Amino acid sequence: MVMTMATINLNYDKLGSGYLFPQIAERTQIFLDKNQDAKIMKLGIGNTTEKLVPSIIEALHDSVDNLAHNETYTGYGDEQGNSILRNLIAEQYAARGIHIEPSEIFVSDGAKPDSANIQSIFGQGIVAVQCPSYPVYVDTNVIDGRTGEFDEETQQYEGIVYMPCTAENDFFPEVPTGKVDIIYLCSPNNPTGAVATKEQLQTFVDYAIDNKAVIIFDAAYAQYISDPNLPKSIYEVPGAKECAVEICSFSKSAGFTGVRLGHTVVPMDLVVEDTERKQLNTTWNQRQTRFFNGASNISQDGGLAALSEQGLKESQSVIDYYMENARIIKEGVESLGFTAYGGVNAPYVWMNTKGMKSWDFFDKLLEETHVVGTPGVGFGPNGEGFIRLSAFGHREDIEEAVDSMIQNLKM
Ligand code: PL4
Repeated sequence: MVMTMATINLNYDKLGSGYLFPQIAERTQIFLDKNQDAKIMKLGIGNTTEKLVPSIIEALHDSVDNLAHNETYTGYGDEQGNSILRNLIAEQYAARGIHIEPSEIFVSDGAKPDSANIQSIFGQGIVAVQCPSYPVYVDTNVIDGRTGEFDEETQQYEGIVYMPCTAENDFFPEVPTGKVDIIYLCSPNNPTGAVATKEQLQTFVDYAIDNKAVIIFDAAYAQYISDPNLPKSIYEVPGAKECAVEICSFSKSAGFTGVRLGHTVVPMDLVVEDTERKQLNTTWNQRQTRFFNGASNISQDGGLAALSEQGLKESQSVIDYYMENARIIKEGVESLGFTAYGGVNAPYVWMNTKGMKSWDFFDKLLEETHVVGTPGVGFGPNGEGFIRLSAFGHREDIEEAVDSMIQNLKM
């Protein structure tokens, strides 16, 4: 009998050298090994640093205590999430004039898993991404076989439509000229910090309806928008419920980067038509019930507190704190003569490196100032010549980092 072996999904071989964020950590560690006394200031990975607010901490403690007694213990919950939390999320939308049914909301363990997994419910098709963008969108489509090989010359995967986001178009792309099927949009944008206006989103909603495409809208940083004229949800745009999925997170709004909680909205009106008409909500429900056992009950209890009046108020002060960091960073680099974007309704400052390649500037910044940024090219070829600075950090570290750049950066 001929024995066959298990084989591996060869699409993994198409992925480049490594995932951006561990690459930054590795490069920083190499520097630290050579410069053991150096104090590194991390403005690289967008990771929250401030403690959870009191109302959330209290709810998390209560949740753990509930697990200590048979009377209040809970085991598996619904895969789609705690119904009270889904109702509360629906109420948050309603408060902004958007009608979303709890059955359209799927609670998850974060926006990264959802933005990675959502592609698995689609058949093959053409994917369009903003360039630059959060690498998860492209890489997960590579793994699922929607692309060809990586082209070293163009720094692009064959088969993906890269929609350039540059200073010339205010970091928001034109709709594709040809037909695409799945479109990823992120606003407030990682990495550019640009926030799409309703008019800009409307162009994509109209395109998606006309072309039977689906928009995956990543709103992980929505709570950082303070301008009341800018949309926090794509559902503020007419027609979006017919063509868009929205992915949200408690990571940056409530400091849950380690606690883990998010949600995805898949509207009932979102119907795809290939061999037959299918509600995407049903397909995502099939996916989640087979692959996911629900977010942790402790996280969800924390989420309930985060969305309470007190929780929202307390968390807003932490968001304000990070946004003050963003202001300090942006003003600091501008005082050095750099052109910087973002950092106003978004926690990322997107800094032009004055003609240097992103990774070269990353090394220079690290060596001369001990500040870690994220090389723009890691988000796609249009990010070349930029570095992203994150506003997530303790104030004293942010101030020290900016001072170090002002004192030590030789340009
Ligand atoms: C490093 C546009 C950060 N290891 O925490 P989640 O899963 O709810 O949200 C992750 C996420 C989703 N969508 C967007 C994001 O920017 C993020 C987080 N990105 C960054 O520095 O760009 C953290 C990256 C983390 C990761 O791979 O996500």
